Amino acid sequence: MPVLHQRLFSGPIDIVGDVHGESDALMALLWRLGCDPERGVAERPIVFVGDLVDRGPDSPAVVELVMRLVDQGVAQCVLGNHELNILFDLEKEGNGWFRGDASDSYQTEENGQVVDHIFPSVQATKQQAERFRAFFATMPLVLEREDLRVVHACWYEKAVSQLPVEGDVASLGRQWAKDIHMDFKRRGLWELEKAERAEFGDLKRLDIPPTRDLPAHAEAAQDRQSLHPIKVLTSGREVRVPFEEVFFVGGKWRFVRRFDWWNHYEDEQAVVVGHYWRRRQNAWVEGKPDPWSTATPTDWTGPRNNVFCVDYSVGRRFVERSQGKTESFSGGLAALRWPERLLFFDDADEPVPTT
Ligand SMILES: [Mn+2]
Repeated sequence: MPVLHQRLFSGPIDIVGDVHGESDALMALLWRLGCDPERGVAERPIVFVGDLVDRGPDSPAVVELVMRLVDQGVAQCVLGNHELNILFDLEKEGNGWFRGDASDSYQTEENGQVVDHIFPSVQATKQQAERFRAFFATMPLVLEREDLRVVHACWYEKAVSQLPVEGDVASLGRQWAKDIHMDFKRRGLWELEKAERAEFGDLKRLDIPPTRDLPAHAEAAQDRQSLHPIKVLTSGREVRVPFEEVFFVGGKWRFVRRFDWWNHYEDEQAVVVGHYWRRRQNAWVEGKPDPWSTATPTDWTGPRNNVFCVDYSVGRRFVERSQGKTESFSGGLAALRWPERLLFFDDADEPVPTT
């Protein structure tokens, strides 16, 4: 059985942010870090924060590469929410490459018209899909050592302590989801949510925004996420937003937003996460609230200034490509060099110090 809470490599390491299927960016970054991805050797061990895959051009190439580095003992990788979706067999926008769905697409609104954009992504073969799923099932949820913790989205002591030492993430996750569902039934929340759903459908149409608050739907969305230990670790805790602030992202109208757990993190060990689509320089992500707001884009954060998000939104390149951009992208693939606390980017010659 996979060990869910594993020991992080000792000594100096490089921690790589969410790759989201951006295989060229990963190759470029690894070379800059002194890792030869072809021979599978690295100057220092590489730690991936998860979300290897998504809407980028070649998720299969990224997984093949990381699998090889992990096999060779030069890399570790924690599970991200995109890998988790695949373990849960969820059909999500951006994982058509795994399911063999070449019509997988996202919507934008242009001059009042909803436009569909197909993801031109390399598809996994059946044989690859099986191997990838088996690999994702071996990934730990958290990596830890004396001075440092690595988790995809959120370090929350309660969620970490609820993890068994060993376990199958997919079946554990389904069991927790069932328990939460039974709790909703006991609380009467399920009936109320069902009634709201009957009235408002699945909230997946950008051009059909909700016309009133849906309190049961919002409370259920919050608790389904925040009471589920695996979801908390891989995609963070969530809290309800006032109705005036509901927003459309990832193909759905959202009634909850991400909770800024890092502003409440008081432990001594530093934590490095990905997941939060942090902005690089002045790269504004339109229509999407940016919870990871620090004074400068290279800041550590939290009361002890020891939490760092290394996701610099390389995952946004699919949007920029569909707008005709081929270089000078707003986001980048980053790596945090520890203990030096230097930040390397796939497309920058020199590392920058963090602050
Ligand atoms: Mn993520």
